Amino acid sequence: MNTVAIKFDAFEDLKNEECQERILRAKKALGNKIIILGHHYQNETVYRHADLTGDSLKLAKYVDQLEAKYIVFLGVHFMAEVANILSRPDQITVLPDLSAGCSMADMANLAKVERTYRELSKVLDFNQTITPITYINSAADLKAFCGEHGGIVCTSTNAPKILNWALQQKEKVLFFPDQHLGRWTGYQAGISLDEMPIWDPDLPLGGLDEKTISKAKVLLWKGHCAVHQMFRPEHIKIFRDKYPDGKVISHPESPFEVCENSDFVGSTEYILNTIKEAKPNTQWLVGTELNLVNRLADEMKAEGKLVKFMSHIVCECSTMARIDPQHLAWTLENILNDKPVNIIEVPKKEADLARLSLDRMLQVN
Ligand code: CIZ
Ligand code: SF4
Repeated sequence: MNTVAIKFDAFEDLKNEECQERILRAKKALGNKIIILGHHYQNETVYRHADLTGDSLKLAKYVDQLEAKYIVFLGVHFMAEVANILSRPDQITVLPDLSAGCSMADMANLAKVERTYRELSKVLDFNQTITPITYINSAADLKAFCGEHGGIVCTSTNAPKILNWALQQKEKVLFFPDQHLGRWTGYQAGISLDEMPIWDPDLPLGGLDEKTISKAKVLLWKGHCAVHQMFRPEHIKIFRDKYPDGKVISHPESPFEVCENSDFVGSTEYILNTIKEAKPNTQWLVGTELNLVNRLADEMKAEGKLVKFMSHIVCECSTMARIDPQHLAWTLENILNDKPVNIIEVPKKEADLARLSLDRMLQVN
């Protein structure tokens, strides 16, 4: 047995096929010491090894039932943080590549959120007036901020329920980091667009005047997902011209005009369930990450369902794609040697506060 962890260099140039064999071998040897969780946006080459798959909400809900000592997360950093926060102290969460982040999550950070708190406090009593909601696509310290300020976490699956809860607590919501999910959810709840101004965290008072802030119901953080931002109403038009009976289904991280022009809007779980339950021989245009759409298109062929990706450009989530067979094989072999690498551990104080906002979410849902 090695006394130090094996370096990634030893895996970097391995062919995918060899990694697949080594992953299977390591998984078998580890047995129920590990459990592998996989997000829907993961590439097929690693997704096939997941014991449990889902969107971030479904995966988060699995965590407190897991017995395994090691939780290996095929997803991005914030998801592994959530698994660590919700798991037992004796469990170890591992992310095969630490550079698997989320560019949308990075559009908000604690310094900017605290500055926002100070700016808003110049014109209103933040704690009396505003419920902060952070999309689960955010760092643990932002979930801790929400925990500390009566706020809550949401996912794209439960956003409508969470917004409703938040507006029952206080008159306004600060929604970060995704303006599109916030806007679409608010709009569906009957809030008008002019009551949902964009908050630019880099400008004094978010770039707004006092009157706009006082009228606002939802302040939408100026953030977005670069992958979903690529979808355009023109893509929908081309599809509808070609398939007049076809249906369009989009993720709420897509721009407002895309959601407005879609037949259905919802999270990855919702997209998968809707198309799987649809009648055979139907046609679908899907606005979400490419790996999910490709996998679904393959699965649905047998039922004669045509599943097309919304853009002509390859919109793969490049950070999700960092988790490849090489990193997974490397991670598992190090666990096998009792030398786990890439451990995700949220500091205790931050984890306790973040857990408050996650627990509030899990209670509402
Ligand atoms: O919540 C998630 O897992 C994400 C990032 C997207 C979705 O809708 O499932
Ligand atoms: Fe983040 Fe967008 Fe990738 Fe989802 S698809 S993980 S929001 S960058």
